[in-house]
Amino acid sequence: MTQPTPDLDARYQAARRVAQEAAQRGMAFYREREGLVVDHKGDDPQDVVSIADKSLEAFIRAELSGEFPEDGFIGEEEGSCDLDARCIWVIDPIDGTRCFVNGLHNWCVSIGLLVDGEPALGAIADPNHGELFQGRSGHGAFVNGKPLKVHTSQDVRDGVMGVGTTHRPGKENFIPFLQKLLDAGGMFFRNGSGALMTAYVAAGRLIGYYETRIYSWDCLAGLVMLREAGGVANDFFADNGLLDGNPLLVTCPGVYEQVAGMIGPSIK
Ligand code: 2AM
Ligand code: CA
Repeated sequence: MTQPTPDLDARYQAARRVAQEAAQRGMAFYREREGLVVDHKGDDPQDVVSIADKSLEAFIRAELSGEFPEDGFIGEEEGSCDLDARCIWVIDPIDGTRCFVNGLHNWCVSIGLLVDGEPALGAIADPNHGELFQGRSGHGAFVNGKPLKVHTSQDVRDGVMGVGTTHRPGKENFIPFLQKLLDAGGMFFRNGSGALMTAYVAAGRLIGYYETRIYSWDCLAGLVMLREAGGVANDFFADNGLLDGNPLLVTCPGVYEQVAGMIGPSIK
């Protein structure tokens, strides 16, 4: 029996609503952050989590699964479920947790949706800057209603490049890349949120963004916006990137080859 076509209008609306509501709940935690207990995750000393991350992910999942009970989930804090569903939500309740717990305003809620394995739509809510980024495949991408368009740069000298790394395999590529970027007359920017830096490339604020290793919940929503805004990306989903993560390179079309050449074979 063929499955019914999923209602993507309803899911797009839900992604925006739930991202914004979760971001407002996040702000309540953020204002009281001195009282948060911060735990370390795994063996990366910079990878932290608090009750705010867990509470927001539980809220997002409850809202979305209440409206779309047939959908699957991939989330940073609670893992994966129902991955054989046609629609899979890919969510990061707080992207930029290190910033969040330290009172730096660079964090956001990121909600993306895969449909039949393809990134289809996403919403990124940044409550500190009052910005809602949204995108849907074939329907454009916007920030607070304004269309997103990537930078026109043809050379790294013409703009600023987002960068990021973590204490995971891949970080050994970071300093050599920075050296080449500086040698070519480029400049770097890091704000600690992969979702926001991907959205900033879509918005033309950054000419590109390179992260030595990142997870799908950090970038899937932003990747939809990037494509709609005319940007290009590496094959992030190769080799089970959806579940295991991968290096990420997103740029405006004019600098992709130049930047990929600075990174070398680790970017595919
Ligand atoms: P997070 O805040 O959700 O953890 C910053 O360089 C980016 O890397 C952020 O999007 C951050 O997401 C992510 N990040 C932080 N620690 C990480 C880790 N150990 N492995 C992979 N990504 C990580
Ligand atoms: Ca997170």
